[in-house]
Amino acid sequence: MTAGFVPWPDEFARYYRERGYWRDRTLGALLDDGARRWPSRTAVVDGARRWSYAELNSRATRLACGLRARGIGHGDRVLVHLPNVAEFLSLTFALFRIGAVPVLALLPHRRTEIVHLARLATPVAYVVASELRNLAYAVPEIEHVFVVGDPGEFTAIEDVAAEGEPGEGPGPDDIAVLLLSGGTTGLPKLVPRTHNDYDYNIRASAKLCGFNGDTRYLAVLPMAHNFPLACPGVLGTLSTGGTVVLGAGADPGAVFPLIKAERVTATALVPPLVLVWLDAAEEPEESTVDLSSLGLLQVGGSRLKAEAARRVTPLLGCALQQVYGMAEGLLNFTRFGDPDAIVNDTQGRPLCADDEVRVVTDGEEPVPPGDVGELLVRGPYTIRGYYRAAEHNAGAFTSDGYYRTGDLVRRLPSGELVVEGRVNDVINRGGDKIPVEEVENLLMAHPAVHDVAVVGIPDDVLGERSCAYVVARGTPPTRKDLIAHLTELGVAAFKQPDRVRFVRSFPRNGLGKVDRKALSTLEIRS
Ligand code: OOB
Repeated sequence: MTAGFVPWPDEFARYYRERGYWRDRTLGALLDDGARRWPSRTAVVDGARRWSYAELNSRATRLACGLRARGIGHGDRVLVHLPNVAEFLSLTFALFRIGAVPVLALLPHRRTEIVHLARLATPVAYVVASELRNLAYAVPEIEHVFVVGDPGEFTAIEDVAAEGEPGEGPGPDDIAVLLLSGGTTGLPKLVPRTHNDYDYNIRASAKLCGFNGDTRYLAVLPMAHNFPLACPGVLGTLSTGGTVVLGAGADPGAVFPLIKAERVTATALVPPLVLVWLDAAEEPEESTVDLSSLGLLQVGGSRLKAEAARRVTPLLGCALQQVYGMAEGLLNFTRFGDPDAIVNDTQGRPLCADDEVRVVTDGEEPVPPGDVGELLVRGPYTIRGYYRAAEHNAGAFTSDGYYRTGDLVRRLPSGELVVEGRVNDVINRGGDKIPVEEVENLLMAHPAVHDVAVVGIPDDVLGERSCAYVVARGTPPTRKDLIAHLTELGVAAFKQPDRVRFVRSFPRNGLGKVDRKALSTLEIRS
């Protein structure tokens, strides 16, 4: 279990325990407690299905027993590829119980990403939604395939459940979950979150957001993502006896009535969806929809424009909270009661008094107060290394254990951070992170591509879109050819370039590196 995992040094672990951040409890206990304290309360609403805490708990227990009976247990990885369905929760808690580790693939992932994750995490099982189950053929080395929905020739998840005792669980310093990093270059990295650190993440963010037994949290964003999962998200809701409502997509036509019907009190969105909701709330038909139950809208994943921020409370009638976070750990929130200027114009301040943040120059000297620099962080819920990535870790963390976020930020005297851009080559397409190098490598595999550079271009709705600058070999391919090529390789759709431009050569800096900034000014060949 510990192979490939970088623990916190002992003195930090001791301190985090002393301060009460780490309580030496596992995430399985979160649901045990819920089922004991509020057995008959509704834990999750998924369409017509309503599971009480007792029911969610007994489903998780039966699934845990069934997984054990199939030889799946402590330290095994299980690749999970599901939309927001109730089974996501029973499965995740079953895995927490037996100490098997969910690897949370993102819903848009296709063959390329799934094959990469399978190689990196060597999972013993793949749990997949029926509409994606053919991806299992791309990873024949995974022993078990369990399907939510029509299983085809695989095993239905319901048929895994069994009676019995799930047996001994994991320890609190074990890895609870492997999240996908959005912040790094190259292929996705795995972010190992321990029971202790994630329990703190969940509990402290639920407290900060005032979640309690009356909270009805709507999961619009896909739960495989840290933000709706645990910041405070669905796990934060379940930790306080609230109710999780699973979304019917993000379309206001379906979601606004759901908010009304289920009396949703809180939800989380990425900025492009906020714009869609704001526009819908301004339209006459939609504005008659009653959103009065909604008290809190969290927005994060990419930078929210201040003009959009200012429209939230007048149009949607709820408080806005900006959340700047990362799978690797650190979370920043604006707080209830903060002045409008803080809520609208900043990305908040750290969750924990012991989040150590530094803003530094590229020579790693602290920047003068108020200047822009790269954000470095360490703390009780920020990882010390990616999973099975010793080589990458050497560059991604400082020698004294700070995570290099790759984000360029400015810190206000009051402690709030404002995100100004990125150091690394990651395009943030409305919250979806595109690792530029990965997409460039995939495009290079096309026979008519001699060289390629993928850059972000400003976009009013998404913040950034991607543009591939291509030096062709012979006759230039069309954008359609390149998209077909990526589709053939099986790549998440959000990574496909929004635009393709052909150039004769790339501008390069003194070191021979492609000068990405200069690229957009280049003469266009066709
Ligand atoms: C969240 O997590 P990831 O891992 O998908 O992406 C992290 C990166 C950050 O390093 C930053 O570049 C960007 O996403 N980001 C923001 C932002 N929130 C995230 N950039 C500007 N403004 C924001 N509010 O995206 C994530 C995880 C937990 C909570 C919220 C977001």
